[in-house]
Amino acid sequence: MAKIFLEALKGVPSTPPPVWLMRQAGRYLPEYKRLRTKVKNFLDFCYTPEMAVEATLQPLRRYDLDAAILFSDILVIPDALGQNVAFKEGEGPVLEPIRTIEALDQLKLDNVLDHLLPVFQTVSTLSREIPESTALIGFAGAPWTVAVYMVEGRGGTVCGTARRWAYEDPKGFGKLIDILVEATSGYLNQQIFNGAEAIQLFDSWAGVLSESQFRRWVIEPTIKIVQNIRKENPEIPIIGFPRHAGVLYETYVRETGVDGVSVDSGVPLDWAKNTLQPLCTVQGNLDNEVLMAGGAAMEAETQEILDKLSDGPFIFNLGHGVLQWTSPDHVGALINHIRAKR
Ligand code: 1CP
Repeated sequence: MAKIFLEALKGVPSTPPPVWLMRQAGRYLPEYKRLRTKVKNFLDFCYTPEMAVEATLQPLRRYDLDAAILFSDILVIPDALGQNVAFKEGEGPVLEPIRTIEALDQLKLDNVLDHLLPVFQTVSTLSREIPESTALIGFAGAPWTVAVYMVEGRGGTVCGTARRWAYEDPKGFGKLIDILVEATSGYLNQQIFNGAEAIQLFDSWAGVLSESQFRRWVIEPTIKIVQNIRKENPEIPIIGFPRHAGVLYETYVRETGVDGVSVDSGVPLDWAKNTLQPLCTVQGNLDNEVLMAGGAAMEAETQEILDKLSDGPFIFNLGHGVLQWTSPDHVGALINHIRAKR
């Protein structure tokens, strides 16, 4: 059976378009919250294949989705490198910040793939268990975004410390980025060897950078990762998500050669259609807040996206992940609305 999600990444449109949602697994689902209570530490949850497989499959039981995304987190890479990473209740991730070359020298690249073996086991089990028409997406954080967490010690900031380090000592900061390029490339290739059928690179904090810094810390490392994946897995489609990149989305797509680009809700639909769709498959971009609001506003916004982007290569998604306070019924209504367009 053809997987329409993978077809879309080859440039083949379908009606209705394929759909999945970033953060489709997680805390907005009561069954996830129940499962989550069984393991105290979030990283241990990610490293318990039985739990991670179940969390990945939960949204597929409720909704007719065209892709499943591996349940893990972008911060397993700093954890595997030996940095102290903790997830605090109600606070999100907290890391012991790395801000010196001496601290960089402590990172253990050799440790990464062994440490992440349980994730590969999760991927392997999922590739056997997901429905025939559903594609399995593997993922990682892109180097800039993971570096932001490693240097700042947390997300959700203006990333000032990371940006200043990159300006003051590009060689030193570049060393961190190179470590992340290598760790991330190996991690993604192993996900693919174990059954991931497409890859998404999340660059959630790409939008804080100036043009020159975006080229250096977002585009250049992404080019290297794309090359490292294609060397070992030439057929695997790659989706990039340089969130809030604005007009630099176009440069990103042209220079990295990704097969698909995930766009945030601020990207104008006509611009995405005329500028990005001729270059690659576009994925996006319903506002996650309108999914929370639901009702007529959600239907109108959804319809506008479908009308503008469905004629070209397109995957329906949000502009950013499902928020934890979202009603599962709204997600159901969204998927039904898209499916009704068949
Ligand atoms: O206790 C819990 O349940 C923790 C909540 C949670 C979950 C469910 C975290 C902590 N991560 C995840 C899973 C996750 N994270 C997935 C798989 C689930 C799915 O998509 O269905 C994925 C793809 C991610 C990716 C991720 N983690 C990103 C990139 C996407 C994005 O949202 O921008 C980022 C930035 C993270 C960091 C992170 N991990 C967890 C939280 C709450 C955050 C964000 C914190 C912040 O805003 O800085």
